[in-house]
Amino acid sequence: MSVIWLFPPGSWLVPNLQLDGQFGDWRGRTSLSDPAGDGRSGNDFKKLSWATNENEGRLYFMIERYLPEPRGHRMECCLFFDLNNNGKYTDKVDKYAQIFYRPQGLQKGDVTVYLYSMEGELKGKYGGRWGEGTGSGTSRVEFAIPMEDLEVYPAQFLRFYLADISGRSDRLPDQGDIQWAPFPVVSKSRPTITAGCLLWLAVTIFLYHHRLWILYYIWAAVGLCCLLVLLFHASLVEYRLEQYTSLILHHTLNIKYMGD
Ligand SMILES: [Ca+2]
Ligand SMILES: [Ca+2]
Ligand SMILES: [Ca+2]
Repeated sequence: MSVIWLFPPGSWLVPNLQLDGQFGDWRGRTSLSDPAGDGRSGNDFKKLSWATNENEGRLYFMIERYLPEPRGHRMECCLFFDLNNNGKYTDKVDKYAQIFYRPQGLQKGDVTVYLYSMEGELKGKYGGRWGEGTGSGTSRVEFAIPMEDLEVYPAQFLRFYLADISGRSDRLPDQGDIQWAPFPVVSKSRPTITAGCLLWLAVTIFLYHHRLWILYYIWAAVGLCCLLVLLFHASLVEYRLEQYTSLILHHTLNIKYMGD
């Protein structure tokens, strides 16, 4: 089972995600569900959601489990990342996160996340009162992992799946993994871009009107390039262009190498 999510979440209708142990901010996000009864108590997954925030290089996740008995039961699971998107989780660049949830508090439960490389090197530790407490449902936790610690760049394809820490119980998805190209949209100041465009247009018209041709052509060409850079910088277009260029280069060099 593989889900491809290409569209950035930059809609102004969607509120930013906050790590606060409250889950209204996860409504309507991309997610994958899992059946009940296929995991040991406390670690029977129900749902996994994933998303990014605008202007923020972190990957957000929400795990929901089927309510255990007793409610205070801990959850210990692993999120595995295939970061070079080759379907194998054993490469040097691949990583995994261990998630520990202790819902003993009345209001909120403690969540601790350790990020490791496949060689067992600790890459980061994150924690907070990011889970539901025994006062409410004790089924949901949220957390975020910096893209910098994962060593991924925006719009890079990666794969992941969630598994019980024992490796013998529940898994989400049951088979295969989830594919994602996370892209935390960078929002730019629209007034600045508009002012820049207007200024450029005014000067272009002025030069044209006064028949200062050399200046006109230079100004028009250079200005247009600057505006395009301003518009497309840190946008999905730029990242995709970068990806396809490197892919084409990679293939061209490969063909050349094979021809030798
Ligand atoms: Ca939240
Ligand atoms: Ca399950
Ligand atoms: Ca891999």
